Amino acid sequence: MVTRITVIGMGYVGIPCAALLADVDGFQVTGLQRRSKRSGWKIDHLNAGKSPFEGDEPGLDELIARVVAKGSLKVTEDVDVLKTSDVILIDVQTPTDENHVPQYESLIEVSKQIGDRIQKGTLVVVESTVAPGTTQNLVQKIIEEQSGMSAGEDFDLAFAYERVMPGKLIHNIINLPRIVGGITPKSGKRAVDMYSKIVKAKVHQTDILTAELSKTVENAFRDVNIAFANEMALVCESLGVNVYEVIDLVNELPSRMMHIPGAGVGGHCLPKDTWLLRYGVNEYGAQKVEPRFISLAREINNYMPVHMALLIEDALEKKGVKIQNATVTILGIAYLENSDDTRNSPAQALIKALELKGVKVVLHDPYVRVWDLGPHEIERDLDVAASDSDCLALVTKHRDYLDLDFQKLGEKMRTRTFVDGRNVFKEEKLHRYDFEYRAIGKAGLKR
Ligand code: SAJ
Repeated sequence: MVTRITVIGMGYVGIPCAALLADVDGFQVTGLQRRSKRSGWKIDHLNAGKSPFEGDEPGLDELIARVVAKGSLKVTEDVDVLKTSDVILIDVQTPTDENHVPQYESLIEVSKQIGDRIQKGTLVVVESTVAPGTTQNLVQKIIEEQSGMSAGEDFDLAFAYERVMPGKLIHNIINLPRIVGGITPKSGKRAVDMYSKIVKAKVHQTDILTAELSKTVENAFRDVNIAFANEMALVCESLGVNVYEVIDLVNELPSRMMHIPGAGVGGHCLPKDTWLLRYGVNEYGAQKVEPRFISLAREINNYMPVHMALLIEDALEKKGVKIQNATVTILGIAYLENSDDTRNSPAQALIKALELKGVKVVLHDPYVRVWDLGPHEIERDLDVAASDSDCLALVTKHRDYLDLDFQKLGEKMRTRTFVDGRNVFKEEKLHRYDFEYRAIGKAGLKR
C-alpha cells in the first residue's frame, strides 16, 4: 500500500525531508510550495530534478535527481493535494518580528488549508520550530475548527523538530537523534514509525510540549554558550590576550566545551529560538517569566557586528582614513561558511552599522545568489570587490577566504586594512603585507 505524504514548504528543512521520504519504498511524496515571487521558481527547478541550493549539500543533488526521475517526488502549488494525503508535514518559516514576536502568518494559513481539506485518519506533523505550546494552541485549534474533527480521535497530530543546518541537511536528518511528541501515544507512534524509515539514530517519543521545549532549549543553550565566548573575546581583546589560545587551554579540561567567538550569530534558529521560548512561556504558561540570562546572551551576540564596525573604524584611523570617507568590502554575506544561506546574517547588522557611519559598503560572497535585504549587489569576483577598497572585513569563514593573496589584494586596495571576524589569519602574516590588522578576540582596539 502506498503512503501519500505531503510536505508543506520547500525550504532548507522541507526539501531534504521530502527527498529522503521519497526514497523510501511505498512512500509517494508531494512538496507543496506557494508560487511566490521569491520562492516560486523552486517548483519547476525541483520538478526538473534539481536542488535549488547553491552551497555544498553532500548527497542532496543525487537524491533529488533520483527520486524525481523515479516519480516518487513531485512539487506542486495545488493545495488540494491535502485532500488525498495520509501524512502532512508542516515545514513553513516561523520568523520573529522586531519585537521578538513570532510571525505565524504562514503557519496559520497552512493550518487553515489543512483544516479545510483534511481526511479522517490523516497524520499531521509540525516540523517548523515554534514557541512551546503552539502546536496545540494554534495549529490543532485551527485544524479542529475548520474541519470539525478532533485531534487524537479523527486525525493524528505530532510535533517533530529537525536539527538540520546548511551544508549538512541530509547528514543531520539521517544521523542525528530525532524527538517526536504526539498528542496521543498513538499519534506519536505513527510519526516515530515514519521517521524510523529515514533516521538511523534513535527516534525518541514524548509529548508535544516537551518536544517543542527541547527544540528551543537546545538552541538557547547554544546561543548562551556562544555569547559567553563572545564576552570573553571582548575581555581578551581589552587585555591584549589571544582568546583562541585561552579557549584551547580551557577546553583541555574534560567537559569544558567553550565555544568560538566571532563576527556574530546568524541563521534561522539561534537568533530567534530564545524569543520563541520566551513567547511560549508568557503566552501559554501558568506564570509570566521574563528570562534574563538567555535574553542577555542575545544582546551580547547581537553586539558583535557592531563591535566589528568599531574594529574597522580603528584600523582605518590608524592608516589615516576617516570612516565616513571609506569603502569597506565585506567578505561573506551568508551566515554560515560555504553556504548560500543569508538568514539573519551578521553581515546584515554590520552593513547597517557601517552605513550609519557613512561608509560605502561593497559585498562579496562566492555562494550567495539571492540577497533581498537591501539595495546592494553582491560581487562574486574578489579582485573587483577589493578594488579601491579601504578595508576587507571577513564575516564568514568560506573556504575561498582561507588562502587569500594579500600581495595581489593589497595592490588593488586604496588602503590596506583587514578585520578578521573568524580567526582565519595571523597578525604577523598581514603585517608582512603592510596591512593594519584587527580581529575579534585577539587584536582589539588600539586607540
Ligand atoms: N557560531 C559562533 N560560534 C560558535 C558556533 C556558531 O559564532 O561556536 C555562529 C555561526 O557563525 C552562525 C551561528 O552561530 O552564524 C549559527 O551557527 P550553528 O552552527 O549553530 O548553525 P545553525 O544555526 O545553522 O544550526 C543550528 C544547528 N546546531 C548545532 O548544534 C550545530 C542545528 O543542529 C540545528 O538544527 C539548527 O541550529 C536549527 O535548526 O535549530
